[in-house]
Amino acid sequence: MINETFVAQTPKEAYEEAVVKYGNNIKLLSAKQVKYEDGMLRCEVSIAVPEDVFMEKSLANENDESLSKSENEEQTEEHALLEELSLLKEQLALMKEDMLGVEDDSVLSKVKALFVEKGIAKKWLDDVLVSLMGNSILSDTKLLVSYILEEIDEALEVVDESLDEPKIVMLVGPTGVGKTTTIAKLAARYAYMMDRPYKVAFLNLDSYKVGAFDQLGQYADIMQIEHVTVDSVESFMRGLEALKEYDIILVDTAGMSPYDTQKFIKTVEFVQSDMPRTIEVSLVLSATVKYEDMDDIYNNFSFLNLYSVIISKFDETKHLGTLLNFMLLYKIPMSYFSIGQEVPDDLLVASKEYLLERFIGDLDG
Ligand SMILES: Nc1nc2c(ncn2[C@@H]2O[C@H](COP(=O)(O)OP(=O)(O)OP(=O)(O)O)[C@@H](O)[C@H]2O)c(=O)[nH]1
Ligand SMILES: [Mg+2]
Repeated sequence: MINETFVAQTPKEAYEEAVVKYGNNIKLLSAKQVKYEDGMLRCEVSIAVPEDVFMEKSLANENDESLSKSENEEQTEEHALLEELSLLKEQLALMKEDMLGVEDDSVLSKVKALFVEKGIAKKWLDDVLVSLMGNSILSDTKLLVSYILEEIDEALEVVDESLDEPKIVMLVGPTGVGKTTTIAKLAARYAYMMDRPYKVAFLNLDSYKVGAFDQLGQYADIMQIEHVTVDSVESFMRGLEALKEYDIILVDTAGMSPYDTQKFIKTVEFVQSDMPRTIEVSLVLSATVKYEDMDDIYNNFSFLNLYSVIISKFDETKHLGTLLNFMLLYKIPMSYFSIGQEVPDDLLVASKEYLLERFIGDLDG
């Protein structure tokens, strides 16, 4: 496989460019948002292309670009280059196998197999371990496990809880993931459990769920929190204006299954309207979700310029490798962990220590 990175405004666009270039037989390796020197955020999507497809398309592309060259001359050059390239690739693969001891029963192989079994991508491990070549850590299980855990710790990101500026916090995510419950927990935290009470209000975009039970309204009544329900961009803006005296406006959205395009577009309209103050959009992701689903969910919500990820349902799984792997590849900072159904107690400010402790529990188990 040959890796290539595509850059666009959204991961979807970048991925589509890759598909246009190489067809569907490509593998998504990673996607991340990067701030460029011009201050713009862009998405970099890395994909792996089977060698034969890569060769074929590169040949086709080069043919298009250099029509002026004689066909013979061009083909000889290309062949020589391609041969050199595949030779180099073979050598590299052999070297990497040698160095990383892929098929043997060394400490390295066993430790790698353990992490892979728990959900961490082999490629990520290889990238991290390649710098240890020749190092004695590689033959000491304990040291090697600690080294990998430290690397994971370093790669993970958390955001500091900052309440200095008035803000709007919008939670998005698939149906039933825990958005409304988390909003209630956050409200209680900000209003009653911090060094000073913050003025908190709810803005509910969840109203277009037909026949929906007003769960947020109930929490608002119990906690004595101002609560506005909106159903259009105009009323959303009016709602924000009416709540401008509040320190924190928590916005609840309707659950969207990844394929529920209509509701999806509706929320986009909300987010893209002219905002009087910035919105921090947090994606709520359940710790129990399969990797492929996490990928789909992320790809469906990443256009919203995600500020952070809130991880819910920590209490429902012992296996956190998939989640960790996702966080390592996508590098989105985490802000809170929801660890149960109890409002307001089952909420933690995201911490790498907590996540790693739980992961180590699973490694040992
Ligand atoms: N075990 C566990 N259950 C949770 C957690 N967070 C939420 N729940 C439960 O999950 C269910 C759905 O929670 P909601 O907050 O209604 O989810 P939602 O994302 O608002 O759902 P929709 O509005 O339908 O999209 C409820 O029964 C919650 O009590 C959690 O961290 N752990
Ligand atoms: Mg809800």
